[in-house]
Amino acid sequence: MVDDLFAGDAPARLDLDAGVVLLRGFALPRVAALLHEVETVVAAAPLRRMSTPGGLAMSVAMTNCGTVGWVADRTGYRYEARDPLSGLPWPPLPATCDGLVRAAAALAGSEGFAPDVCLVNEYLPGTRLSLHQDRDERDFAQPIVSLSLGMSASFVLGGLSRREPTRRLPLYHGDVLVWGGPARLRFHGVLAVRGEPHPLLGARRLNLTFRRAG
Ligand code: MD3
Ligand code: FE
Repeated sequence: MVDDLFAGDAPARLDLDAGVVLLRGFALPRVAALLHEVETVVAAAPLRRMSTPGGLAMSVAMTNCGTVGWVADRTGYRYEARDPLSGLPWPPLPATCDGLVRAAAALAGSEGFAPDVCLVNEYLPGTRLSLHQDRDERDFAQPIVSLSLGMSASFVLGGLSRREPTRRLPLYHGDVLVWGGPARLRFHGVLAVRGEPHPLLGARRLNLTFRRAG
């Protein structure tokens, strides 16, 4: 599988596993517009390290755009209509992001996917995301679409239970993945980011996950 990912003539669409579609470099033609949109979001709703219910600051800095946003604090994990930092609604889901994600979902077979939230994750060197499931959304029949920008990362894909073996998958600048159907509730995480700074983003990685929360 890893050989396929490095093949120079890899197909635009790679079916990695049941419900997992990789669109390698799919976002590359729109990177400038996407980065501009993320900048606008971050200016209105700054990246921040949220606290887990256990009271530890998460390694990843996060913010959101859309009609709701994912929040973590001492009381748990949930979607909220307003940014707890400002008390204001989250900034809207930007147009280029929205169009790209709908196109990616349709290519992957999830025609009609309409995200209502984008969770923005910022990784600096050393930042990691431990193994977890995404289960705060209402309808697990809706896919999650992820878009990676900047430094590459080693994504960890597990099974439907925490005990199942995991495998690693490199994610690169411009990659878009659609996680649907049987993949939607798989455990996953990201190893500590390391390596070369990215020419455009410097020593950081941004990951956008588009979801239908409500
Ligand atoms: C597989 N983000 O925000 S993106 C997250 O790179 C999250 O920031 C990672 O996990 C990141 O919750 C991974 C790829 C991803 C996103 C959601 C999934 C893979 C997934 C949901 C189900 C299965
Ligand atoms: Fe996740």
